[in-house]
Amino acid sequence: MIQGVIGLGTAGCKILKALKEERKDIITYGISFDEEDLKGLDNTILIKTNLKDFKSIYKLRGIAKKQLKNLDFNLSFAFIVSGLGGKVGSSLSPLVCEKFRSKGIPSIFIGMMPFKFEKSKHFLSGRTLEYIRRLCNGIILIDNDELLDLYPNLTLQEAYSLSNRYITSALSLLLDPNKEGWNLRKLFLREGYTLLTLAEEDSLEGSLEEALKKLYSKADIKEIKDILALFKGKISLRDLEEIYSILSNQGEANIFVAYDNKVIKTLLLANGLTKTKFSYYDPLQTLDQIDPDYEYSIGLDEINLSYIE
Ligand SMILES: Nc1nc2c(ncn2[C@@H]2O[C@H](COP(=O)(O)OP(=O)(O)O)[C@@H](O)[C@H]2O)c(=O)[nH]1
Ligand SMILES: [Mg+2]
Repeated sequence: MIQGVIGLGTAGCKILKALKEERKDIITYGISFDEEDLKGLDNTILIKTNLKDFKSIYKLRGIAKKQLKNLDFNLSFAFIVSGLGGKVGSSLSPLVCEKFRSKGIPSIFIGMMPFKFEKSKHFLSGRTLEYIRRLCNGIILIDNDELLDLYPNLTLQEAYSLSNRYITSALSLLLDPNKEGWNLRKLFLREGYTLLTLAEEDSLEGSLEEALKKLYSKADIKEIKDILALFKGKISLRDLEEIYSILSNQGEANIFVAYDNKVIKTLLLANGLTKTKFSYYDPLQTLDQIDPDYEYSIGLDEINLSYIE
């Protein structure tokens, strides 16, 4: 199996850079409209445009669709990583997911969701997510709002770089080429969303409880099918007993525990969710019958709608 990670836009490419520091063996592709995003990466695809601004996601998607038409990633399993709500990642994500789907190659999308103060990004991120849901075999979501709770006093860039380390640690584990990595990956190849939750309390017990609390604020606990908990360093038998006793009080979910030296404190991945807090970012999601490809053909921004005052 040839597996690889594709990073889209600024956030997606930053994850690739962080992953490269940890894992030299992984094939990566960075794709963006912005040359800056691609600096320092191995395989890069710069989409060229002479658009003066990046206002229209539909125009960007149309341009990218043409330029990526003949691109073949040569992978048999892909992780596609992107921030949602920004124009670049949101325009490219459905196109890249569709490339794998059309060939029957499994893919997992990993998306960073906007902060609550990035209000203007919520609708686009929700809409894009709803679209991607139909194209990828699994979706893992990271809620950037968790960074606000974890690192209120850090700068945005500092908080990003810490959170990106969590994300790459989880990714690195899922990319493990042996049987264990595959078994973990399989957990996420199913319908519905997976939420990745972070916590950094001093004690293992405290951080696990904190992570669960955050998880429940975003989704219905009864829906969770599996919980994968990742911890830093070695875990003693007593710790293990403690972890299982906390997690087994959480309904019917199957529980998996893994540890990895790179994970900072606690990471929980809970999957099987049909709805998350992000579902409410897209008020149109009930209108499932709308064909998302309309967005290409109509080119909404090209119709000069004049507003009625
Ligand atoms: N976790 C995380 N989120 C990021 C990072 N960079 C940007 N984001 C978030 O990702 C979303 C899209 O932003 P960005 O990637 O800059 O937009 P794009 O380049 O137009 O796709 C926004 O909600 C940002 O808050 C990062 O390094 N880590
Ligand atoms: Mg950008």
